[in-house]
Amino acid sequence: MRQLKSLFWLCLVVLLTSLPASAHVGSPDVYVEGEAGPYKLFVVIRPPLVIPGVAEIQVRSSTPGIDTITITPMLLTGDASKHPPVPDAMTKPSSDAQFFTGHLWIMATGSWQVRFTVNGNQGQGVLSIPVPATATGTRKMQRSMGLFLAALGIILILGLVGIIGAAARDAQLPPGKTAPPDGKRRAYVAMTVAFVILVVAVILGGKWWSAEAANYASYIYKPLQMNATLQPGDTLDLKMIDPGWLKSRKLDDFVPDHNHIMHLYAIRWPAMDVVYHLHPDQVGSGDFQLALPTMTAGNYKLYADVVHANGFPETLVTSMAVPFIRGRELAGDDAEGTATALKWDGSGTETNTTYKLPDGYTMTWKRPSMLTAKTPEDFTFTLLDAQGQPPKDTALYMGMAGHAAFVKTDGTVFAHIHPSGTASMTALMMAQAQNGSGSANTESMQDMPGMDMSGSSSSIPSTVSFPYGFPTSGNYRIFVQMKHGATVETATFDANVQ
Ligand SMILES: [Cu+2]
Repeated sequence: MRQLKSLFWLCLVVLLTSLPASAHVGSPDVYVEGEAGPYKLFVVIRPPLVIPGVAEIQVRSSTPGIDTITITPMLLTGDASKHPPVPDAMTKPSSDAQFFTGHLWIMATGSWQVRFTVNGNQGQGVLSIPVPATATGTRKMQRSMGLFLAALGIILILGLVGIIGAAARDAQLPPGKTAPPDGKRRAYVAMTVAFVILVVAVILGGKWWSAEAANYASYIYKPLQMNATLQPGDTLDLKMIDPGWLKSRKLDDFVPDHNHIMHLYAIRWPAMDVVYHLHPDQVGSGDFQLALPTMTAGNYKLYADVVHANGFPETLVTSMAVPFIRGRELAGDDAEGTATALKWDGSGTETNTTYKLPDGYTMTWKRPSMLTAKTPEDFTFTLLDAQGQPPKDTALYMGMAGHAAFVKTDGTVFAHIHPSGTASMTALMMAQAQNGSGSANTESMQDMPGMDMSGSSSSIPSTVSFPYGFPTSGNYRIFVQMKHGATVETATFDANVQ
């Protein structure tokens, strides 16, 4: 019986376990580098695949002297964010004094944050990191497992029918006597009734299960969709469509994230040899438009990043055939990059560490000898001028030292990353504002409201580092953008991930 019980739970777990995917596209894990007071932390949060579910958390501190770290999950906005639950302590799983792990229950779908409170020899520090939590799917039961469980269920029903028959026939019989004919008849009637009742119970149970499954399915994250059309005057029109998910989701509550309501990456597909980073304007509820710049013809995949008022980010994906467009000049924060077409036969760029930019500048990637999926890594890039020197006019691009897009060549992963990591900048600021102390990577926090957005300063480093981990193995193209003077440089690197 106990084995059957554990089998039942096993089966439930298998049914409820789901497939990964989320904000960004196909890259649900959160990688953030930030400062909890004096302590510099690299945080990895792997949100649960189902809700309620357990988020796995890792912290590596580059500052020694930490005694304890506690973690608290709470909503990012609203009243619930003002009443945090009792914090949990992180543990040190190894002798490594600067590495901590922990886990937290996330109880509802939505825009969450995890607050890290650090105590050590330099006092206390706090860092809050936004975590968009969604149930992302259900996994079908394996056929063999289903057949096995069905067979066990049939044995269970037949066994119970047999027990009931024996009880009706023999229960009142003295030991050693055989059952009289009316006893046998009684047994057949009891067995028939029991069988019918059990079959009805199985049918009703199946209905209940389907109803629960349908209910759960309505919570499974369905990203906003969009339709792209080319309007007269070479205007790109993006119309959002809500496929139905949470009723609270709106199409008119977007907030700016590093200067813009929408960040649009248009990547020529499948060669991935032309990329535009553009910023359409909101012209109506769920409607965005942009006068296109001069564009090379081709099929483009469009990835549009937006953030809702509660800090929940979404990436909308569509594709569009674009004819050659003689449009406007690139202006403002819009940027374009070109590269060689994707090629993975050893003659392409799959192992390049230095990328030659059109104006003679170069960008170099401190490429690790091996890249593996799910491994937290600092992706570090350096911009040098035509003389091989750090540019004197390195500038902030949309408030940050750099922007990167990690795109899997099969289109299943798209992640727009900043020096602070994968979190939406706006959501990160919302979380930090509630702390009173602590801040994420300062070089990435320049676009705080009221800060200087002119973006030119001699103190801007020409090296930028992005904390990230590839979600799956395979081939990726990385587009890295940095700015000097008025020029936005777009470099391209390829990565084979084990
Ligand atoms: Cu960006």
